[in-house]
Amino acid sequence: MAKYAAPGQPDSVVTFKPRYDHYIGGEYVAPVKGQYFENPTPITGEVFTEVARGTAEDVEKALDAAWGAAPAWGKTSVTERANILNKMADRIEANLEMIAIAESWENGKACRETLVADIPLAIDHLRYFAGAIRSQEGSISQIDEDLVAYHFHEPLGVVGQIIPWNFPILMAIWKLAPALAAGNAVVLKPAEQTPASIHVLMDVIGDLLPPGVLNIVNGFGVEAGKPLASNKRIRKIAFTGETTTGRLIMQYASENLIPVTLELGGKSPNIFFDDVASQNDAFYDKALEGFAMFALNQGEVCTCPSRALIQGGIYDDFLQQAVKRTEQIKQGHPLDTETMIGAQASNDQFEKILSYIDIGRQEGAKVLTGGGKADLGGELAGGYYIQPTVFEGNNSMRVFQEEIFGPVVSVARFTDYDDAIKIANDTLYGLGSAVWSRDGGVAYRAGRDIQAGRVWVNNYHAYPAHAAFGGYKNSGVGRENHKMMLDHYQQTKNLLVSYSQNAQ
Ligand code: TXE
Repeated sequence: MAKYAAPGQPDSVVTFKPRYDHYIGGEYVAPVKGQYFENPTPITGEVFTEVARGTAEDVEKALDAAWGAAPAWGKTSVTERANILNKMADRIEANLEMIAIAESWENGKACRETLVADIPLAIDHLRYFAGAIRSQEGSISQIDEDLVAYHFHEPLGVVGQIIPWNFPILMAIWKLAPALAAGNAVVLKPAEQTPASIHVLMDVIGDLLPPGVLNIVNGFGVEAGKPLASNKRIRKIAFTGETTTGRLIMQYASENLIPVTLELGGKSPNIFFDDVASQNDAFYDKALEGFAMFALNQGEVCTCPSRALIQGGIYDDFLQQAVKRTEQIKQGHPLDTETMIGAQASNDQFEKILSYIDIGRQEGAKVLTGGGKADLGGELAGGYYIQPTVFEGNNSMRVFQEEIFGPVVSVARFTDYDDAIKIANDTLYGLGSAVWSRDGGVAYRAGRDIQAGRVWVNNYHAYPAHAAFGGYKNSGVGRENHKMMLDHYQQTKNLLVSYSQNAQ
């Protein structure tokens, strides 16, 4: 058991600078318009640093730097790039505690997650893509005796990346690792709610990359994100965020005819079949834990298992146990390693979740536990804390259909297999989902029938670097993770060579 000291206290493992500029061309650069915005911690609501408020002019500067660096970076050997990615991973590992606490302070999430999940996953991701790029091969097709088609992978050049606030470091690395491994230069815009932890990261790894290969422009969506995503000087835009913003990003990209990857919202079904029934064994316990995963990261996860579907035969017993399990989730100071759920990332998000809890009540959903603000008192009184909340209702309700992005799960009963699949697929989204069953055949069939890019079977919220991740339907376009991701950051060059002296 340990509680980390808050930044600003003498024994804290992290010291934030009072002000962060943009990171362009390997150095910190003040915003052209000279404006900054305040950055509060959701843990107490206090402002702890201010950050450059980027505009189109700053984006242009970053693109100048990126285009200056891209040609040479794209021609480095894959071994060289892999070595740099591995060094980035080693440096992050050596500074893991500092980066994890910085991210918890800025985002409000429990440090037991940043220490053992967010940052270790980011490290592993860099190492995975260091390996993946070295093992990537082109191809040769012998069209006929004299004609040969060579296929080469080439970097796109300069790419734009826009990330959200729910996993500030991991979302950055998910996008950076494949882009850099593939030989691209990047301009990345972090979310305005969590702009500082990425700079703590840059202080650790910035010198490992040639200047200009990775540039960070801070700022708000329309002021800094749009000038990046709609810029003629990017060859691709990768985005994670709200579905409505994703539509805009695709419109901007269509003007420039560039590819997009979009990782958007979700309303993931978590399905528990009758045969999960208690046998007083570890599997039942694991399934209950799988239910409670809706509160992981305060529910601010695009794959949050926000719809729990439980079959009639176990419904009452399982739900009773699941509510009990939910009530054991320890809420508290995010820098205490015993805390399981911390603060919502921003006041806006806090208000949005509370308004959805009201909507749920108004439309007749029953609150089984939670249902409001968590008053933790003391130094946390000004923070954004919400009780893990379990609603019981039906799939036509808004709390079953709309992304709440908080520690709120909506539970419904289903009768049989077909009913489960029908309810599971009755959503605009198709990102995450899970099936719990002791019968491998049922689990397999359901996994294939659910329209979602990721179906966890008898587990939830695992994110290995080598498992493809992405959405069906309104949940997105393209995939992240897995070496197939390299294709999203590369052009294919075909050289069609005739070795014949004869006329065609
Ligand atoms: O998202 P936005 P917000 C969902 C979640 C949440 C809701 C709103 O339901 O409650 O979205 O969150 C940048 N051009 N998700 O408002 O606006 C913005 O600056 C270019 C799900 O934070 O999509 C930030 O960097 N960029 C999600 C990023 O987009 C623009 C994670 C995300 O912000 C822009 C986050 C524009 N016009 C929220 N407008 C997930 N899939 O994990 C905004 N941005």
